[in-house]
Amino acid sequence: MNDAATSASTSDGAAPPRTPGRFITFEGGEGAGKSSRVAELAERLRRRGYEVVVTREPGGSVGAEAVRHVLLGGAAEAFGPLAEALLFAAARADHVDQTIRPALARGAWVICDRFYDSTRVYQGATGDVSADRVALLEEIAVDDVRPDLTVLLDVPVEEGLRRAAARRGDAVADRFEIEDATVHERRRRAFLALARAEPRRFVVVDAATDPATVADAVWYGVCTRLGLAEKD
Ligand code: Z5A
Repeated sequence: MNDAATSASTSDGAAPPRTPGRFITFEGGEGAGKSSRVAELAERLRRRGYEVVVTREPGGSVGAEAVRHVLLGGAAEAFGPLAEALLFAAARADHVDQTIRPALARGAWVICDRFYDSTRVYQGATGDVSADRVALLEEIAVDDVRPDLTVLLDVPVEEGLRRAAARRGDAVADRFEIEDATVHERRRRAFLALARAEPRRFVVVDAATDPATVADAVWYGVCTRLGLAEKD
């Protein structure tokens, strides 16, 4: 295990700087562009010669992908938000143990599409699971593996839902996509509140502009926060 997997977070949530492995998470609402920006950032880092592991939640390991299927298909919804939070935590524990911690331990950069801030927002702020319980599950699931940097892609709800619907086409919306626009709006505000509470860990990027502009803003945020030169 390297420093990346063993250091405690600072009081505002940002893990202290360390080399060589880095852990970056992306957060935001539906259609914010997380998957697209994750792929582009990974490519840019690989061109610099870094080993990059791209992963996602729920999922990212064999066990967690099985739980993803249950969660997004809606089979767990009937058991209530706490049961869903437990399943997200179980998936996360496996993902951290099987994928994230080993990658950080060998010095790779890990980029994860959603992580525990999604639980804080979806199951906590808008799911009625208490902050204490969310924090307890988080502690159990991640132990000491916490992001060095979290990129919050902020996009107006209408635009995000429009993009998600356009991409989905005729496919069926998942359990979270079908929720009311007011719930999505509360989630947007909850993510922004998390970013305000931990300004050293979060970088907030306006994701409503064209993809290239957003990708450059993400790159700038990563370089300035994690000590990389912006230009090759
Ligand atoms: N969830 C939870 O409740 N608790 C938890 O702890 C965790 C998750 C970890 C996972 O869904 C669901 O699980 C999620 C929260 C919940 N809720 N939902 N739904 P998912 O993994 O299937 O999907 P997602 O994370 O919500 O992402 P997404 O909606 O699929 O979108 P995205 O990754 O942010 O965006 P994208 O796929 O890159 O882009 C969407 C489309 O927009 C695509 O056609 C792009 O080409 C286009 N796009 C991207 N950027 C732009 C710009 N800048 N302009 C125009 N068009 C763009």
